[in-house]
Amino acid sequence: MNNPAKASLREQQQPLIRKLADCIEDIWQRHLDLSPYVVPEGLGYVEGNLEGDRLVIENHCYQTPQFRKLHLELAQVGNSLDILHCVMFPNPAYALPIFGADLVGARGAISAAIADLSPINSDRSLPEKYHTALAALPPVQFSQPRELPQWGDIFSEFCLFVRPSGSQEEQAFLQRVQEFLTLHCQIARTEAPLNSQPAIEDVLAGQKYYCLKQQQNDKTRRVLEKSFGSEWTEQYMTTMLFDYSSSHQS
Ligand code: BLA
Repeated sequence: MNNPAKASLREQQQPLIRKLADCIEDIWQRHLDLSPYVVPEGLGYVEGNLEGDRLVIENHCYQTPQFRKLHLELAQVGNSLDILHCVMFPNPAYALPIFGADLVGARGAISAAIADLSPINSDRSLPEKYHTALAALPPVQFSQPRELPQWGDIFSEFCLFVRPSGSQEEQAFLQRVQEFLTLHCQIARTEAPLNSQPAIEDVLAGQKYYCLKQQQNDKTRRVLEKSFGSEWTEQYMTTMLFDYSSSHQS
């Protein structure tokens, strides 16, 4: 974990990305029982530059009893674009929402900051405990809210999607993500596993729907294709970024 690549990429990134990466790992370490997760061969650290700009990707993955995969990815395109991507995929025996976050920015500013606890049940609503906890958070206001794309029906009513303006809004975003993550870890730890196969199948179907929608994000696809080509990108988006399985052996 302590390789020089990790230190150097993170240190070069936009300050909000660096802070969020540290914050996510800190909360995971404090609240969850982490074990290593084996990243598919060759995908821990990846570099590509098909059309000029060099894209560097660094993946950090863990698993816990409640989460089949905790994924934090840092990426940098040339000297221009910095990216943080994070998804917490629950183990299908736990009917938990999917935490996801994406930060995209150039040296000076973040153009897209998104974070959500996305529901996975068939009526697209969050479990009561989550709804109550999220509704009780103090309201936050951002001067430049952004509109979700068409595939964004996977996100909850609590989804934050903004272009943060200035350090106060960046701090407010960071704090809200910290709140999402802390309450998610706290609730997840107390959750009992499902004991019926049909209920587990429903979770799998919800995770599959989430992943299929995320795979429709052309903005992510285009950035990856420019450096790695379309075949590699399709493979990466379906096995590393948004993988799902359709069946579960219990
Ligand atoms: C937007 N994602 C983007 C954008 C880029 C990327 C370049 C456009 C930024 C902008 O509109 O200002 C690129 N994101 C990447 C790349 C990776 C990545 C290359 O993660 C990985 C290597 N995306 C996610 C997750 C969420 C997400 C987990 O990976 C949400 C939980 C959301 N990203 C998301 C959304 C947009 C976005 C909703 C805006 C899409 C749009 O406006 O069309």
